[in-house]
Amino acid sequence: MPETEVKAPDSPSAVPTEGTPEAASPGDGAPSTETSPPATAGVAAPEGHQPDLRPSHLRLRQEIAKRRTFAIISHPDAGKTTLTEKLLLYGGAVHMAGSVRQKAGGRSTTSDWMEIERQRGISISTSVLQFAYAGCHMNLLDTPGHNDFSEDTYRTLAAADTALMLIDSVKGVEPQTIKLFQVCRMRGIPIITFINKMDRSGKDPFDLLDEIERVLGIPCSPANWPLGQGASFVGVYDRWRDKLFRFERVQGGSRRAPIEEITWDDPDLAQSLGANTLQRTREEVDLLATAGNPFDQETFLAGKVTPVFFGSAMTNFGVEPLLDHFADIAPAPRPRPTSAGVLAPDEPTFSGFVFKIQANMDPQHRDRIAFMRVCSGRFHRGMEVKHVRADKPITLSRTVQFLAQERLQVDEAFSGDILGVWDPGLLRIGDSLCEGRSHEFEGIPRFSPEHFVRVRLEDPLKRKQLKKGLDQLSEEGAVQLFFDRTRMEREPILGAVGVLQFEVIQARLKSEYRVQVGFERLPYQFARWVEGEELKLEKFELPGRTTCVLDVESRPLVLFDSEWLMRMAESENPKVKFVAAVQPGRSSRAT
Ligand SMILES: Nc1nc2c(ncn2[C@@H]2O[C@H](COP(=O)(O)OP(=O)(O)OP(=O)(O)O)[C@@H](O)[C@H]2O)c(=O)[nH]1
Ligand SMILES: [Mg+2]
Repeated sequence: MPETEVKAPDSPSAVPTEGTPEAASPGDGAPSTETSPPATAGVAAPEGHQPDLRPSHLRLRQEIAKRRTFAIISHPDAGKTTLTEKLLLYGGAVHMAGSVRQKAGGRSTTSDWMEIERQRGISISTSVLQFAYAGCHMNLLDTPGHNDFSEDTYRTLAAADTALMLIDSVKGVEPQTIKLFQVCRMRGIPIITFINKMDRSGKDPFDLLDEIERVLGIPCSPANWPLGQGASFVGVYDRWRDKLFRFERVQGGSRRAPIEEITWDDPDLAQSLGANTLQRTREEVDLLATAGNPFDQETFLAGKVTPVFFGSAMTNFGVEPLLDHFADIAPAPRPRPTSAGVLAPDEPTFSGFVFKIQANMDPQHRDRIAFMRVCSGRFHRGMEVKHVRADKPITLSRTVQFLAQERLQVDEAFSGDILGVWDPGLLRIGDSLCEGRSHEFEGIPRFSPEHFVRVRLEDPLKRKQLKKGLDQLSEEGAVQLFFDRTRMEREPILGAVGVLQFEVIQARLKSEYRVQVGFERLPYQFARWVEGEELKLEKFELPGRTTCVLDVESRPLVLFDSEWLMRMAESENPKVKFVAAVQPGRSSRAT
């Protein structure tokens, strides 16, 4: 992941260096059966867009055609972080894959880097990683599955062009997966399915497909089919290439699993599966050829069919076949809506938006990084861009890249890439940055919280650090910060979508800001921002049941202890607008 620094506009521009062009055409498998998908057809343009044939523009188009920007999504524990680590392994970004629950002396994963993530073995915040594969430049976003951190995942989906949806073969379609699937559908993000943990005795593959189709309402088209399941899961039949692959186990799955092409009459295959299972698998494959859903690229891009891959991230089985086809079918960046109309990814002028802010990634430097998705043109280090919300120019300089755990400087990036912008505190989630004519991308809303606590500072001498920590964590979107309207209470109120967020805040305040805090639970469960001409905020005070606080942008938010009270307030105040989600930094444009 490239990282660059926001600087005052007069800082000296760096000379951009040329990138290292990779092979222009991604993917390798030539379509060989009727079910084969067509290869991705370069950069998509909005209607009426005239192609520019100048050499610089051709290079821009070639680079963009190589970009694949995708988020891995699922219910907690389906194996997103484990698969991420294996994708990095196969992409050559790490030489030995770490594991989520590392054994003594073992390596932990690259994407769960926060202390609290490693302690608990869960992802709390999205990680942005890059690797190259089959001539493609992959930008991978490993999201947290837990509902309490779902705001982070929703923000991330704004930056992704494809979602890789994991299903646990034992558990099937789980609640959080349903929610995330619906967000992808709403955003028009095509979905590739990976049925993970095939090394365990899970549900029958046909039942899993049926469950996905029934619960999520999307037709499944298996790209491959498992050879065995549980301990006898030895390989996959690749339906698109009409080839059988067998994998070999490697100790702990930390290195690549050797893969071998075999035939149906391979004696070892019969031995590991048993004659009956082998026979049944062949029948299933034949059945799919006649009765399975066909796959075609257009239907997939329209979100009307999902290709399904089977595998086991832990043992690396099926990771390579997934990647081979992924490079082929996942779309390159597509046009995006903006306040000035639809923007083509190969528009020559640079533009992008911030979807995530993360402080203290490097404990030595205590820096703050704004993650920006490039949506058009070419980024080069030292370039001056317009910060649209502030209506001011800023220079993006000092550029580095995260390659696994290392930071490397990067000098240029293209539409589709995720840049880490080293930011002194100017940028907010949802901000647009662009060259040339100003435009804004769709906002990234903040949802009304459902849990509230009042902060209790244990050491009053640490008030300054507490303020700094809470300001920063609220700008990250890790928690929402509210204040008494009257300012009678010195300590702020924190609001969260899920209670685990409070635990994370407590742990991060302690480890990153050296402040110990306690929390006092407040009785409120519902909240709405209120807007209107003549707001009488004192009307919303009912001790212990309803109160009105101010958010960091001084917008009033009313907290209710029951939905019934909230509905009553709505009906009693028809001139007041009650708002469930707002766009930070765009107060007047609450959604
Ligand atoms: N048997 C088996 N276990 C797996 C496989 N993939 C992941 N796991 C295990 O499942 C557990 C959860 O894996 P993670 O990769 O942390 O899951 P996640 O989806 O990133 O979880 P969150 O980020 O917390 O939502 C870990 O103990 C993994 O070792 C697999 O293919 N087979
Ligand atoms: Mg994870």
